[in-house]
Amino acid sequence: MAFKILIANRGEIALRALRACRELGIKTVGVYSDVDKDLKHLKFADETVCIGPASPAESYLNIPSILSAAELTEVDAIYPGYGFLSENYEFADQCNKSGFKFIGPNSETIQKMGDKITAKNYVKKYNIPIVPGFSDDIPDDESKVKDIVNEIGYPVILKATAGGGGRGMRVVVNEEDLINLIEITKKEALNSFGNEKIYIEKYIQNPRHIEIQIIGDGKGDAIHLGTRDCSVQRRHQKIIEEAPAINLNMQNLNKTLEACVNLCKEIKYEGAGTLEFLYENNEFYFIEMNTRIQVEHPVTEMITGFDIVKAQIKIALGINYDLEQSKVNFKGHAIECRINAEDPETFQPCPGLITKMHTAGGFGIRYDSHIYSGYNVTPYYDSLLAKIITQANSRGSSIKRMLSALDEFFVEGIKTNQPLHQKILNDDVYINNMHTINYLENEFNK
Ligand code: MV4
Repeated sequence: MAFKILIANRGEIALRALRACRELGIKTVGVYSDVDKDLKHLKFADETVCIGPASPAESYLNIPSILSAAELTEVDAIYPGYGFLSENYEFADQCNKSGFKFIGPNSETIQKMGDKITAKNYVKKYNIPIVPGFSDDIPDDESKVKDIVNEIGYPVILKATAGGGGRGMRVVVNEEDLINLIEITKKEALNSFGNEKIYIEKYIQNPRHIEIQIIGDGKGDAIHLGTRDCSVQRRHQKIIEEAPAINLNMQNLNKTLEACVNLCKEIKYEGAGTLEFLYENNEFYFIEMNTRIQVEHPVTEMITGFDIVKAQIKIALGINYDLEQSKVNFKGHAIECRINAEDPETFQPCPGLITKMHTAGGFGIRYDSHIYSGYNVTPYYDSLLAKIITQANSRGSSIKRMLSALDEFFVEGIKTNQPLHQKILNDDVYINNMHTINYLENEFNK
């Protein structure tokens, strides 16, 4: 049976999904906003549909418009990618109810993991290590609240349960500020997310950001594809990611991997997912689960040879799929540099016309990007232009390969953060893997 998929996204991930479909012999529908008609993946899609104006709310976030495009083109399934509607449980539900398979987990699972308290309490039952804290309703009695937080120990962090990805958080360092900051955080949570519910966690001061990639077949089988280290970030925007995360406590790592796989088996998780952890003093602390493909998935693909996007699609369409942990082999080390259209000093987005460019290539280098000479970077969407991924036998060799690739790569007409990458990859703290989530903001933002 010939399948047809609508790709409900843009940029590099739309192209990534389109490539997977073509390899699988699946027909594709590309959708685009008014300013995106020249996107690269549209030139290879079997059909294309305009879904609205540039503003994301009116196009890539516009559920009725996307469902209309799906109806018009009679697709079997919808691929959400990352961002936009990828973790919107109502969208998943509406796709499925309209007869278009949402490529990802079911709506209930997306909803559960979207509420951060629910997610935490949920994974805790499966022996996944979580951050110590308080996840019940915060009592009105101030002295009770103070007792609870004294028990956890300062500093603590207040988080909006509807937040995530760094939004709606606040650190409290002493009791004087506690009650006041709880009120402020609640109000902000209500304003930002329409839900004032917050929870309290021990603040982990200088952790690494480690994640575990899992794949489930939706029928009770699941595997893991190991770890990634995504500690090089600024304002919750990852800049460099790598796989595997090195220098982890093996005993705790193996316990955590097993617990993650067990969770996915028990809940019959379908598709690709990522459990995010903070890692400090040999301990893992679960913070969130992402129920979508992630930007940095290529580093995992490069060390395993496992095509995560193809797996998502095949599992969703019920194309025969065997998940066997023993068939997953890890080879060497992969690094991804995100090239953004931004000023390398001020980090401000830099839209404009790409007048000339050249990609990097060679042994062990992968390049995932939708840009080309003559491409216009608009200010409406995120500034990711390209992902350069290198794979080599060791982390050191992978870094050297990346430096060579960054030397070859050039983009003219707009500013990019390429010089920032070159600075980091030549920095001893990074080279020696001594960095944490605070590294970039401390070392390079002076
Ligand atoms: C934390 C934390 C320290 N302690 N939770 C930020 C995004 C969201 N996923 C959770 N985040 C954090 N939660 C406790 N208990 C520090 C962060 C954090 C962070 C986490 C991962 C990657 C980058 C980060 C940058 C700043 C803060």
